[in-house]
Amino acid sequence: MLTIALSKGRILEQTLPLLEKSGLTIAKEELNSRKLILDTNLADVQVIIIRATDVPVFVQHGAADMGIAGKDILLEHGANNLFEVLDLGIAKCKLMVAAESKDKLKQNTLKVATKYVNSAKLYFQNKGQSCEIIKLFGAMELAPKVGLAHCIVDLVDTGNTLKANGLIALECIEQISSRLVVNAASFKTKNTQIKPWVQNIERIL
Ligand code: PRT
Ligand code: MG
Repeated sequence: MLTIALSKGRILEQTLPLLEKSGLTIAKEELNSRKLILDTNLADVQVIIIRATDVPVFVQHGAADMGIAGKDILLEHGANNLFEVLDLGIAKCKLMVAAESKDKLKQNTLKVATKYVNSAKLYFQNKGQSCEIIKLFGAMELAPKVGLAHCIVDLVDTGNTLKANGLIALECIEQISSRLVVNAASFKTKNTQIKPWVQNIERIL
């Protein structure tokens, strides 16, 4: 059995058409059910639906042979025991530093609100900017407004969310898209099953 880990939301929506083109389909009834393990049209392939942040965890431990996750999540999590084999070019956005104005970044110790703690820390460290990271799980845009932080590090797509909250995207940390990752052991032991599948997706892209 080959297990593929996917996350609900925009990545799943953009992945399904790709999987379908590669010959892997999941019935509507399965997708609309509350099941977390979904059967596919292929008897030896199952799909598990989990939180985006949990995808690398499942793949790293071999609980899933493959997974699809945003580069933002992979950078934050680290790449232990898994290989990034394909850039799927979907769910694109940028990991950015945003603040009310450029001046707000001029601080001895910059207070940064983000859920991307490791990526933010590394970015400011490399710039030689001392910072204090404030970990949030959502509504990062609120932090500068209420004086919790000088700036935020978050994903930006259209920029509408920042604009609606009086923030400006100032610095780009990383270009983000979704990647196909494979567990290191599965890559060897299930190579005959995984390789053609990866090549097929690559051809479609
Ligand atoms: O479970 P969890 O809450 O952690 O994940 P989620 O529910 O946010 O998942 P989902 O479906 O949103 O997908 C998350 C993944 O999609 C991320 O890991 C990225 O790889 C990718 N992605 C691409 C994005 C965006 N674009 C994006 N714009 N994820 C989130 N956003 C958010 C951003 O955080 C901000 O709040 O959209 C807002 C900004 O959008 P604009 O268009 O207003 O700039
Ligand atoms: Mg979201």
